[in-house]
Amino acid sequence: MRSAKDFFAPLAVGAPQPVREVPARPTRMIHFFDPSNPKMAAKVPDMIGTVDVLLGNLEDAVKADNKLAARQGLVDIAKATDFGPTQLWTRINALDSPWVLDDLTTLVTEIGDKLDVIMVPKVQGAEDIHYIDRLLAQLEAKAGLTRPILVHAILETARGMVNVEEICGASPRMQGISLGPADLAADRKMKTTRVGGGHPGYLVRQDPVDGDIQGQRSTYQQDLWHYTVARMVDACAMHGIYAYYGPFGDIKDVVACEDQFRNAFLLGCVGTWTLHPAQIAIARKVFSPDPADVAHAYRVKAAMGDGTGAVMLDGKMEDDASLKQCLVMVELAQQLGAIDPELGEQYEA
Ligand code: 1VU
Ligand code: MG
Repeated sequence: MRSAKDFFAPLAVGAPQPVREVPARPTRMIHFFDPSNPKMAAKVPDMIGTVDVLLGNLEDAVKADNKLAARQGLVDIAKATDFGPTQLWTRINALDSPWVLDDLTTLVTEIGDKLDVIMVPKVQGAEDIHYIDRLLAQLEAKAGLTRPILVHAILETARGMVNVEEICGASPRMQGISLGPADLAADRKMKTTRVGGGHPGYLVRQDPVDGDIQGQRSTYQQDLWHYTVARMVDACAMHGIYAYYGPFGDIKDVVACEDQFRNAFLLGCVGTWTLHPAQIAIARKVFSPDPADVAHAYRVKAAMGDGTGAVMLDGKMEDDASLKQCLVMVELAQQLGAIDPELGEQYEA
């Protein structure tokens, strides 16, 4: 473990100063594209400004034969494109893969000034983040970068899950964590073959009426991911970084996708992955708070005056704690309003 006094010291001579706070930029949707797929790559310039994050994916979902083309494709796109308000992220290959070292050296050297965040898959513990942290510092120093590249871990192994708190706190570069439900389900030996979302077999059943176990009894489907998302959110909040839902694989089921995204939003996530253009509007809708909730939050803020004590509003008690809940909403609305004039108007105090 690094001494607290050294935690914010650069890990290589000439590397940029680590950040003390993760910049609070909107990241409602992290939109995945395969830079080796010409059709998807061609769509990237038009997506700028329509998504908060564009992520050039190099890992799973990119065929092994296309790994080098994907890496080079991302370099070419990044060099040729002005991303304006949209962040550029990448997902590198896993740390035990034959591609990752070249992913990091090429990307940081060639387009390090354009990359905001590097997403690292299958993170198992703090040691994985320490490895990336030092290597990035060396590469940043060599490339003469003045701004540190941040790191985002995917929570997709049982060991990573057990170590989630130490992963979140392993480096000042840590920007956030995403749930990786497909790899995590496989690693845990969960018996679902779906990419995220619920399962009809995971349910609770109403008690028998009058002891009749054969009689009509309602069932209620439960959320397979509740524990995992809640634990991830706590670990992220504890370390001042951001939590995200990951992939929802049933692209056609836009209704269940919205439900899954909203569950994550309500539990504390700030965004999600979008795998297909159809999921972008869903993410925007869900992860931008409802204007009615924002208006309520402003009313509570106004009613609470100096922020202490208790008041009645619409028959409900509001106090110091509920004001804090409302301030979460106000802060998010102000952030989103600043980048999206349409939302800004809807969120006016
Ligand atoms: O109209 P066109 O033919 O010109 O374009 C197609 C298609 O190329 C395009 N498109 C996309 N454009 C930008 N970004 C995307 N992510 C994207 N996906 C598709 O949109 C037009 C319509 O597409 P479609 O409805 O015909 O869909 P396809 O059959 O072409 O593609 C569907 C999949 C799901 C295969 C595609 O969207 C995709 O590969 N998405 C990304 C998947 C990914 O990144 N997976 C890794 C993260 S999930 C994980 O790691 C664990 C599960
Ligand atoms: Mg995965």
